[in-house]
Amino acid sequence: MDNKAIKNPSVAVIGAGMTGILLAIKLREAGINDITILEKADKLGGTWRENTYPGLACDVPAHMYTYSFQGNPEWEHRFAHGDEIQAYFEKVAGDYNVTEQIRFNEAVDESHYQDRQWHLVTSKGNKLVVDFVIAATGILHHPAYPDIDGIDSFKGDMWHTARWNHDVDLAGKRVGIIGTGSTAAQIISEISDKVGQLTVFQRTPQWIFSIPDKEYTEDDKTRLRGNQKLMSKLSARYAFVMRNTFTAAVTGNKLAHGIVSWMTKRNLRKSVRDPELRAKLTPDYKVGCKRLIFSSTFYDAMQRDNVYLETTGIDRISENGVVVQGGEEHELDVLILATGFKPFNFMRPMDLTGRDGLSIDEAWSKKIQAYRSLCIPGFPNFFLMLGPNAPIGNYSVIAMSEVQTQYLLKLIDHWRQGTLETVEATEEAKVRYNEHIKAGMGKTVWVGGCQSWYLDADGDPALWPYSWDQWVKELEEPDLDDFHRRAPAEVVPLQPAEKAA
Ligand code: NA7
Repeated sequence: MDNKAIKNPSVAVIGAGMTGILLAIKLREAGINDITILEKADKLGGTWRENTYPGLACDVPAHMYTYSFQGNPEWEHRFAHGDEIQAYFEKVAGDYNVTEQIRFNEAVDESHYQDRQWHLVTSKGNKLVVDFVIAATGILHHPAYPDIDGIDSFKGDMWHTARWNHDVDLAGKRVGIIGTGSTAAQIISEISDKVGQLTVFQRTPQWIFSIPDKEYTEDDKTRLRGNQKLMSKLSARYAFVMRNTFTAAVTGNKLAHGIVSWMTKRNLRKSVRDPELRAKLTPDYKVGCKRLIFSSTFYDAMQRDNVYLETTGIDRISENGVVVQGGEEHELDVLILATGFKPFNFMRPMDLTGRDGLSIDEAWSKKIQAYRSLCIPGFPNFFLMLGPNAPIGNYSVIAMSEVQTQYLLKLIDHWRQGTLETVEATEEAKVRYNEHIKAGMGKTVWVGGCQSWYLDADGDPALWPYSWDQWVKELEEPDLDDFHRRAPAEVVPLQPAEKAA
């Protein structure tokens, strides 16, 4: 290959979380050094920086929740706690000299495509012109606040789980928590023996699968230190188990679903003695329809004398606490909103405009879709990491980002060599790809009639309905027929003044 003929792109990476760090490392390995990483906050880490609530842990085993090229012998727990994960990302970013490349406290406010380049404006007013933009902006980082009457009238302390208020000591307090998702389950397990009284406001019960956490001993760590091969083996073993149990169970493998279902239901039967409480905690939808919660401590916490499960719907929030339908008021000192996130915001509120003045809101006005969860027609040389329909149902997002990174590097390579003038998936390819996804969805458990953050505005699960292996295979090599070989001619949009004229 004639190296002189190869173009060297400038790349802006938005976000310095798990994916942004990975991209910086891999872009550089591919010989791309003109990289700007823009991070809105003052620290890297993404979701692990923002979430600091008590009990925070990853629901994917720690040794599988690592970059494939840098295992972590120091994991303290089978399910790594939030602070361990944050420390891991800080270490990797430091080891690979990524940290010093990050422009902190600088959000991307605008990103416009014109004349085959992206023009960015940041929150500091800085302007940047680059060949490629990669949004590594994460999935679960826009807190969803509940729309409940009177929410602003509460006189006590109130916060969303992703904005934990560490100044308030919960010891002995009357605490309420709205929501019973993975986040709430972790918090409830952690704080129930510290607070005075805990009232859990449950709208929908959740299925809970019991996997005990485990502390790794010094011996365990010593065995792994300096032995990447062994750590990779361990990671592969966890990945194998996950793929053939939980991932298989949710994507149509009846045997796997039967076994996981049976174990989950048995966990409830064996763990909760009081039939009335058990009935309240029993979901009426299939196991896995909502993201399965892994916890060996939640049911014990729910059976403590100072914990009360309220299943009557919330009517309003008063200045003293929460009033449920029928008028009963639960007086509270602290109200915790464990009400989840808005996963479909993706890179927004960034003002993103592609070719021909197409805004991302216009592109997604009918449905939020992408080609291979990564490319959006009309947005050349732009990649959205972990976009709609990535296989985020109970698998490691790190593995997903690695697969997508390899794939996009191959596309960038085609641009560098001139096979592609710009990297833009065609509309037809996107439509075909999404039909392929739709065709597989019927056999998954996500269409089992439950409400969850997996569903888009039409009620369609924005997940990958096939196996993990198939996802990896489909992203092995880009199919260039799905891309515009020659850059489509740009129609420069009319400026508002011209329109008026
Ligand atoms: P989730 O899984 O979206 O859970 C949100 C919870 O909040 C869920 O129990 C909701 O009930 C409840 N909720 C939301 N709005 C309301 C209102 N208005 N009233 C009552 N209850 C409400 O978010 P998490 O943070 O727990 O977990 C998100 C992911 O982060 C998790 O899956 C892991 O991947 C990490 P619903 O079930 O909708 O009736």
